[in-house]
Amino acid sequence: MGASDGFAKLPHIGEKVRRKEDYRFLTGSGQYTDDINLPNQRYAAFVRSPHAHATIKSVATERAAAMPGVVKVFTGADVAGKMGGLPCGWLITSTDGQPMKEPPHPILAQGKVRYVGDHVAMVVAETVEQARNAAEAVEVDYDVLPAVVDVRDAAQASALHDIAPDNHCYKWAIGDKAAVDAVFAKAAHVTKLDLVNNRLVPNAMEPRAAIGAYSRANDEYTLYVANQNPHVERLLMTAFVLGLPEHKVRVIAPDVGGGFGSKIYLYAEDVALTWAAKQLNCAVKWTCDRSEAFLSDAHGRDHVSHAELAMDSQGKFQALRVHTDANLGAYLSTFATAVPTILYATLLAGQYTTPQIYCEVDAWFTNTAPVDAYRGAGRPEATYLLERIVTRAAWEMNIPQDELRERNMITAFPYQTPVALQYDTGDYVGAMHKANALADVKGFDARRKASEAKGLKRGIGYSSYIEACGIAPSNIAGALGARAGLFECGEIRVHPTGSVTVFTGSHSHGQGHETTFAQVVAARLGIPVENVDVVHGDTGRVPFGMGTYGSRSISVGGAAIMKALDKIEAKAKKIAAHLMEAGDGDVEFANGEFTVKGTDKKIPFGQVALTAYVPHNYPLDKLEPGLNETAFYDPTNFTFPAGTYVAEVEVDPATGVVRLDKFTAVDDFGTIINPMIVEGQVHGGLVQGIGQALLENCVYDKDSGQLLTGSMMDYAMPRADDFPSFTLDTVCTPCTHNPLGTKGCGEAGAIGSPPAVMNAVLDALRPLGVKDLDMPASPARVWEAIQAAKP
Ligand code: MCN
Repeated sequence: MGASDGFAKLPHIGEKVRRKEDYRFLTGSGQYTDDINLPNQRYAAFVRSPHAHATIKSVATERAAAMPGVVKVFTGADVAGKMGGLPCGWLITSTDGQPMKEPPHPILAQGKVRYVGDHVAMVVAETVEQARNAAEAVEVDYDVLPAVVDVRDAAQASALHDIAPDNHCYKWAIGDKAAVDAVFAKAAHVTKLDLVNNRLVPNAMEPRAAIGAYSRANDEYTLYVANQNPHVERLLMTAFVLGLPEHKVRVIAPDVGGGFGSKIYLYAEDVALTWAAKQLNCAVKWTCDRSEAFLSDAHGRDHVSHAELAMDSQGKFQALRVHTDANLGAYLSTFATAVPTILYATLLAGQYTTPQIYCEVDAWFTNTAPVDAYRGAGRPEATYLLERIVTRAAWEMNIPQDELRERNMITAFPYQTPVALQYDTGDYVGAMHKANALADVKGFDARRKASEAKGLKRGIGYSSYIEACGIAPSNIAGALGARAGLFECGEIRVHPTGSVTVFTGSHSHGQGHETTFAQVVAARLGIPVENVDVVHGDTGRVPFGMGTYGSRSISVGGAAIMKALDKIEAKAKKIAAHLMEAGDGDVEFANGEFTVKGTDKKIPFGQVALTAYVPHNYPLDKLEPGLNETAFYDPTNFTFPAGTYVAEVEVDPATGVVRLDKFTAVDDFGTIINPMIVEGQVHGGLVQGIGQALLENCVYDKDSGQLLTGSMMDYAMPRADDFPSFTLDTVCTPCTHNPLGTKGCGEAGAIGSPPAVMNAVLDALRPLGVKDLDMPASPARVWEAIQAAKP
């Protein structure tokens, strides 16, 4: 089956099937890494740098080693020369043709620490408390060096790495600068904007956790880890760091309580625990606490940008020119370098026909936690920049926000953007019109007057986002610097009684794959959803897969499953043909039944499955027994979800408090497998995106480099009562190049919502003379902006 339209009509597709996994979670039966305890298990605690930048003069472990229960204290000296450092998975080539600066990223610090939280030593003890107490007794003598945390100061700061004396990692650019400059020279109107995309801490509900285990009997390692892509974790750890053969290492990512990108990466702790398990011949467990997570999880965003939009007198976009400084933190995390480049600048066309775009990115090292993908990765940064400047342009040109957008929207597909991507389908104007109707934009003026009567300012903000999901194809990504493939695998094991186990390389950590993937298989085979179970997250059980990130799972992992189902169907048809004494080509399969064209002969799927395993009446001369197929799928293009979001806020000018009053989101995710799950995904994304716009901000002290927002007391996480009830709807243009017609939905809310909210806040503040504001629009910032704008 190739046609997505046909697939969308099958039973189970588009049904709000309740999540199969929830019984386990709601009854407390989930098995998260910290729930797992192995025989002969010890506990690790990490000694982390209290300084943002320092030379390590000495590490004294004697006192810690003598403390009760301590098994071993490992320092940088113990790992030096025995293993590599953490690799970066994406090589960026600078505009001068030189490769990016790729400094060593040691598992335990080697002579220097570069951010508060950098891993200096690992203590292993009989209990968690003993390990933590002993970690405090490790005496590290530091020579403190000057620290830099702001990307704008990086070039002048003292060098973090010898290899990058000016702290510069790379300069990267896309587009034709001369052509763009020429358009700007003649433009009727140019809108300019400077903005900061604030740094965020991912804060998944389950903090990171890992257990390294080792069996002397067969020289095999097992790593249990809260991770989004166990095969990638294993590949990076074995090939790049520990130099072990892959088949000797099994990585199991059991139930994982959210990742939002932060659990894609190979972290130093995972390596240290796995390696130590063999050294000590015991299992070693570590569970991160929340404070440690704030310090040591990879953070998100942290861009400083300048953008300029050239228009003709009618507001038609002619060119976009952007410069971005991206903060990479102290070391290169696994996919850090792709975020401000390939995943960012290629999205700057947005939904618009802008013919010329030039974007230049400088990426810098600073004394902060490494920065990497976080729900959206690159796409939120592009959307925020573009949708902010478009709204500002609308105000400058005195054209309504929605009208200026509509004048510039792409309406014919496929559409080749000037920044490499080719969009296959979309209905941008349709989504905008639907959003306008649902948001009752016509009634806005009346609502604004009602707010004014209460002494409040009301504003409306738009964002018409696009994103690219399921990075593809592998060969092009490889040419752009990816050091990994971007395919996915799927295995379908049909059991003799006709039930099915699906093995997928995708990993579900909240997205509901156990339900939606089962829906896909059940729809295709015409069997109940209950008869399909999904296995994921175990390199020992699942064929090599690339895991879950970039909202790729249903469109890439689901497509791999569809390919495996093609093989199942082809083989099952041959068995059915034999059973019904028909020619192979005459057998058809639909709704769980095999039929012979032009006859009333039919047999159910279950009978074919049984025959495959009890091959008494079977064409053994032509066909192997069994019904078990594996497929790998490498997508030919990204999927391009898109939509329009409309936010309405009320601002109290006396206090600066912003209240989000209404939020309308109209998305295009192509064919939707499970609308309930998709709605949940949009809700989660919106909450994170609106959290970024109004509340969340990761702040390091400028002088000391200390993390000032190191707990939920200082870092404002969004809560349910910060939000109104969201109004959601969809338009549907199925993706043309995957068999399901799906487009990713997991990040859309986080990508589309920040500019909608900020545009609404700025709209509300315009009458007070406020021209600009960076996220988050916290009461203090809003109040200060109002005071500063007073004549
Ligand atoms: N789906 C659907 N129909 C569509 C698209 C998706 O029914 N047209 C379903 C899928 O089958 C899947 C879910 O919606 O059950 C999300 O699918 P998809 O958009 O393919 O995204 P992934 O499964 O690849 O999830 C990754 C995405 C990302 S990149 C982040 S970050 C994120 C997100 O998902 N992290 C999450 N959502 C999260 N949700 C939870 N609870 N926890 C996280 O860590």
